[in-house]
Amino acid sequence: MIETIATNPYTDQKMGTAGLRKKIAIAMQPNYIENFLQSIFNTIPNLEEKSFLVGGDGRYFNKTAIQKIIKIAAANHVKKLYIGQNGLVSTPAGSCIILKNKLDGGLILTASHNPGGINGDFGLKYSTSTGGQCQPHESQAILEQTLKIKEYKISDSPDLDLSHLGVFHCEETEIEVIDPYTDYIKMMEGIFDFNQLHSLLTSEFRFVFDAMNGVTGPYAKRIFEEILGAPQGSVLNATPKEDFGGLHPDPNLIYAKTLVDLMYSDNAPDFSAANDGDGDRNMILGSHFFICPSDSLAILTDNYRLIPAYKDGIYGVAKSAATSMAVKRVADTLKIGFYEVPTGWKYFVNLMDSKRITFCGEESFGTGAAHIREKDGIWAVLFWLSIIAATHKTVKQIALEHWQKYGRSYFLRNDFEGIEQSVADKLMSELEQRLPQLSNKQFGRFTVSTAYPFVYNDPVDNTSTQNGLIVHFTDGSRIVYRLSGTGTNGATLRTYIERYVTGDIDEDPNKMLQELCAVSREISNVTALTGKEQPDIIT
Ligand code: VG1
Ligand code: CO
Repeated sequence: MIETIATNPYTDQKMGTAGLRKKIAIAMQPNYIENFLQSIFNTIPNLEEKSFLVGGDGRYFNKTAIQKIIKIAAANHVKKLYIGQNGLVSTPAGSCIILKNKLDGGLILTASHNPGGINGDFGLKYSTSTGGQCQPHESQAILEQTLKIKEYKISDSPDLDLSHLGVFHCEETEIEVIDPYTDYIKMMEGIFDFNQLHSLLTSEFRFVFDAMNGVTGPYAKRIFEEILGAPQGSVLNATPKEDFGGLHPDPNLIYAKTLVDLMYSDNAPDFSAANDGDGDRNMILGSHFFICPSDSLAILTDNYRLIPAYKDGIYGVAKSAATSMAVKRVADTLKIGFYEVPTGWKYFVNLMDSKRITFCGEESFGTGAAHIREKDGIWAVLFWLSIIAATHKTVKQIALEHWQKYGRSYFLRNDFEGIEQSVADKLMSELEQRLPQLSNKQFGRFTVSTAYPFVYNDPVDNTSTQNGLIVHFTDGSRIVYRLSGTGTNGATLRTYIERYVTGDIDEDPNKMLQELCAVSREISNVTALTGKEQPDIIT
């Protein structure tokens, strides 16, 4: 039976950089998820003709939320839901399944790299038929619904068992529990030379993949161990856990510490990689060597010819404004298009759909391509392995040769976390007002050339978005400031610091950027406003 339940709106259901992201305790409030789901469905016409994918990264509360999605979708007469077995679908596989099966969209339950468990975070990414997350005007329409919603519809049917593949029904809605791996794996086989990769992973080459107890474990087991022949046990933390085993499933030098320690030990493998909770981020490490994500995008782009799917040529490349300029130098050399967009993968979608770009990336460990409309952790790992297989070079050699050819953008992100929202807003608005006065100002050996708010004009939608403030220096250095749109603890100020060098390419970024990091704090006035002398997290 379908029931109509009276409800009151919540005022905090604005989607940020990647969907809705909240502490579990907030998401578990009565009617909270229900309101949000009904608000989404209220913006979609002709639901009786529409099919959606549902699944997530396996975190705590996802199973409960999926049952709610089934019952609310059924009550709203949605035609069909495809649900990943056991509620699992990685973010990139979700995009692949939506596109391959021409679905009308998807609800991907993940707070990505944010911690899980009962004290962790809940998240919901709403994707459209593009295979990418909804565009700003679509999230705005949903937000408006959340602020005026008075009732939602829900079926009183019992919960469905999602552990068995097959077709079921809830009210009139067809529910198909699908294998969330096969379409994605086939897509990877169509992009890369799996024979070549099999030879590499069955040779002396020592490879480790850390799934961080997130959703990529079962994907990685199948791809790297079963198909490509890497020894059993090459995939670490391979079982998705509701609390990620207590890990913070964020693949960076801080949170993937066990892997990093291994890679800097005497017994270091040749190559390792980690993915985040929902499988869209990647970290690449060689023996005693870390690849900065901004460099990774540049290096992959420079080597596109080594990959069967790209050997005949690529369209342009894009990066978020916060990402270093390394890939621009490659794009200029290759004479392909280059685009700079706000932070958030959704801004790449129009550029891919209009064939302006093939590759794109963000400094936050996100790299991807136009095979789907999300960033793709395993794709990036397969790409790196393909370069190694084709060139027989180490990760370090590949990076050093790249920097010898192009110079190096040393890059660090400094995050100041847990700032009171009003203080963060004040910092940004005061800084924005000061920007014009910064021109020609000298800070130690760095002189500002220009400083301005970053504004993106989407060439397809004709929309413009402001995201962050940029300070350029005469030597090519840059500092970008912006507030996080994914945090769940107060506000986070992200400061992105970049310095371009052609000589000393094999130095420690902390050393090379020490002075510029101090300049970045001086310019933002962060210490005076927040009392923080140093960032909380440096990546
Ligand atoms: C962060 C990253 C951004 C990324 C977003 C979603 O956003 O900086 O580059 O697109 O997370 O990634 P913010 O607004 O906190 O800086 V995921 O893997 O959380 O979907
Ligand atoms: Co993610």
